[in-house]
Amino acid sequence: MATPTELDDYLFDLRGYLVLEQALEPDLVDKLNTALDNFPELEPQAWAGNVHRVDDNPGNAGVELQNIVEGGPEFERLIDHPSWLAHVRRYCGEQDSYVEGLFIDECFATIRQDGGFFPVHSGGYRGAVRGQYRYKDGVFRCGQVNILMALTDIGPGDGGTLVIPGSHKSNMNHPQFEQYKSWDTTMDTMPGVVEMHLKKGDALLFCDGLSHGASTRTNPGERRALIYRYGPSWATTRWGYSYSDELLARVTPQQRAILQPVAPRRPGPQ
Ligand SMILES: O=C(O)CCC(=O)C(=O)O
Repeated sequence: MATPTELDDYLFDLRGYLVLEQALEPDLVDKLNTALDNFPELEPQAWAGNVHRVDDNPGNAGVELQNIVEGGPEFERLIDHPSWLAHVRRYCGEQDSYVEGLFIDECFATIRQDGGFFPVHSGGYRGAVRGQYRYKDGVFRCGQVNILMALTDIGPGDGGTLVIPGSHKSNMNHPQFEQYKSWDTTMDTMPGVVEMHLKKGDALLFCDGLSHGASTRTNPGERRALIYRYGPSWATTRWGYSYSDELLARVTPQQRAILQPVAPRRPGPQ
């Protein structure tokens, strides 16, 4: 299992993100791509089992398959993947507290074609506790840490994630935030942004409190990524998705503890 180094901690604190190079094994990338190739074609708002297609701002962000962890065994391997498990435990897993543990509160596939983009959102300034960055008394207490896995190479023109390094701790609003936050515009020319270029199999780890979005895809073809959002054990899903009993029964105890850290307690024998 990869463990966070002193340099990881330093760069995560400084910039709000880390690039985990070749986090996914090549055979796993192939399996994930094949699973997406073979995934039933869904109309917006349609379900395939417990996976739901809901496109953010239809037409702009591309196809989004929510609850993708229910899409097959390849997606289950990502729950506690050794390339980032120790990192997310450290950064948002309430380590050394009475509620230590993780929860995945959103996981989805995002498939974006020519013209797709995502406007800026988040940031330290007046940020929600849910996505907050916090380091105090020698421990991290972030509200949410995202793992964005590249299933295709993401280079210039491919619609890479845009971040404003350090904005997770910003005390001031970006003077042009309001202008760039709407779906009527892109954040391609927003001052201060850095585009994340990833190789297929790399993962971008970032605190959700970092100002971020994605540039406009101008190349043909598609950008494929998976986003798993980790938070503390007591968190709850943002959109109300729940993990099926079948999935919870099938996964390992460690994976189950991440999908359902607190099992429902009802009257009767415990
Ligand atoms: O699609 C991207 O690259 C950005 C993803 C994003 O905005 C998010 O995770 O909230």
